[in-house]
This record gives sequence, C-alpha cells and structure tokens, in this order.
Amino acid sequence: MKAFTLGAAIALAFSAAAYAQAPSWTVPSESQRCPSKWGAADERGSANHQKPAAVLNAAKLIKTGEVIELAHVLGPNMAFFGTRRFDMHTKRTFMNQFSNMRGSNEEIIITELGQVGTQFDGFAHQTHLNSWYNCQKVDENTDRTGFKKFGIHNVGALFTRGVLIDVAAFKGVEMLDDNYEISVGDLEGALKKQNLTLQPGDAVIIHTGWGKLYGKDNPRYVKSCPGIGVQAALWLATKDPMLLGADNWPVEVAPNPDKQLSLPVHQIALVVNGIHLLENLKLDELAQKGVGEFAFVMQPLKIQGGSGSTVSPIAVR
Ligand code: UVW
Repeated sequence: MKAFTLGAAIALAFSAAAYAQAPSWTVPSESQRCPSKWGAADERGSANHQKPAAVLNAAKLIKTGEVIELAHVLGPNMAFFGTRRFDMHTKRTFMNQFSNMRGSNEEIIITELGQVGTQFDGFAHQTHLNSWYNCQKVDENTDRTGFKKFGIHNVGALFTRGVLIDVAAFKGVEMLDDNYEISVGDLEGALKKQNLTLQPGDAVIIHTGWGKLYGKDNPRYVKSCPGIGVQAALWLATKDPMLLGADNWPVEVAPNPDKQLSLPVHQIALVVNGIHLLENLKLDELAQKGVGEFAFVMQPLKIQGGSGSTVSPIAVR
C-alpha cells in the first residue's frame, strides 16, 4: 500500500511537471504567420495605417492646441535595460580666434541610440529564431552597418489618433503592482469607463503608473513591471493598432507569469503581427489631465538600418 502510494505520488509529480512544461503560448509556425496581411514583401506592418486619412482623423481631435510631451529626458537619470547606456561628454569651449571671439560648445554621446530612453521598436528588433516579421531572415539581411530589412529610417512620421487606456485609474490605484498582468477585462473595463472605443490605426497607449519610478527608483523600474500579457496582446492585435505603448520598459508584464516565456508580447507584436511597440513613455501628465483621446505625433530618428529609435512623441489636443 505504502509502495503504491509512493508510486502514485511520483507519477503525479511527473505528470504535473509535464503539464508545467507546456508553455501557455507558442509562436505560430511560418506557414501560419506569413505572408502578413500587408503582403509578402511588406516591411511597414502597422505603419501602413499612416495615410492622409489617419492625419485628418487625428487632427479633428485638436481643439485647444495644448501639447503634452510623452518622453523622458535623455540624461543621467535614465533607466536602462541590460547593458544599454547613454554617456554624454561635453566638448567645450572652442574659441574661434577672430575679432568677435565666438565660442562654440558641443558634446559627444556614447549610446545605444536605437534602444534607450523613450523608445520605438522596429521589426528588426525581435525575432523567432532566425526569422523576423513576414518571415524575412536575419542572417540574409544583416551587415556590419545595419539591418537591410525593416530599417527604422523607413518608418517616417507617425500622426494618428492616440488613445490612452488608463488601467491604473480603472483599478483605482496610482500604480499597478510590480508584475501585474493586465487582462482583456481590464482593457475593456477601462475603455468603457473612459467612454472610448479603439479604431484601426490608433496609437494605443496604456497607463500603468509604473513610469512614476522612472529616474527615481531605476533598479525597481527595470527589475519587473506591470503590463499586458499574452491574452491582452492578442486581443489588442485584433484591434489593428498602429502601435502599442506604455509607461514601462517592455510594454508587457515582466517577467511573464509563465516562467517558460521571455517577453512574448514582443514577438506577438513585432514578429507575428508587425505592430510597433513604444516603451518608457512618460504618461503622468496625460493621465492626470484625463486626456483619453488626442492627436499622436512622433517620428523615429533616421538611423539607417536601425532596429529602433529613441523618440520624443507628443500628444496634441
Ligand atoms: C528588449 O530588447 C528585450 O526589450 P525592449 O524592447 O523592451 O527594450
């Protein structure tokens, strides 16, 4: 009897382990995810929404001309993921030896320009194995001076309707917990409370409150964060946005509650659906003023063949 109980316990432990080994999400196969809905040769993904109609639709939301900045300052208080950096060294003061003695100052910045600060992710940024968005291959399209597909310099100016989904306000908190996974219900509930619906081509921006830590407690800011999980990302992808952004470092919850997954929303957005991500947004002013809808304006830097860009987006209302 004792032996049977032990055997049954071991069998149970093995089946529990096997069950735990099935990840809650897997990357769709290439035949399932390619070609993308924008066509086999497409490199623009969700930026295909950027048409004159998107600008005109967003411009209708400008009523007062108030501009709200959505970027953190690039400087010594920045929070970094991994080994990224931004080191500025002043080069001062060169005195031009003319009668007017014109002095000249500048600086040199040593940085990972594509992936620091408030940052916009292009499709070269993330892969599944050797495969990017639209199943383009990394090893066939990369040289020493840049990525030959999906270079961030091709994205251009984005001017579209922005929607702030204030999940922190919906949950009645200033800041969501350290690794709170935002559910579909949270997004739907917040949108309902704000009397908003999503439209294709929106810049969908999620307020978690986590941005309060940026520059104040950077070790905690980058250790984990609240954000959307797999289900919320899949739901948002069906809404066909131009981009998904948040006031945290990866847009998504981190670490993912499923310990077998590493930043799956990066793959759901960038690799599977061709939807851009916008990270480390500064959303306190927008949230505090209760601005749910606005004209979103942003242009990535023209970094040829870059995977992303530090950016300074604005909301205009
Ligand atoms: C990674 O590069 C993993 O993260 P992020 O896009 O959030 O900077």
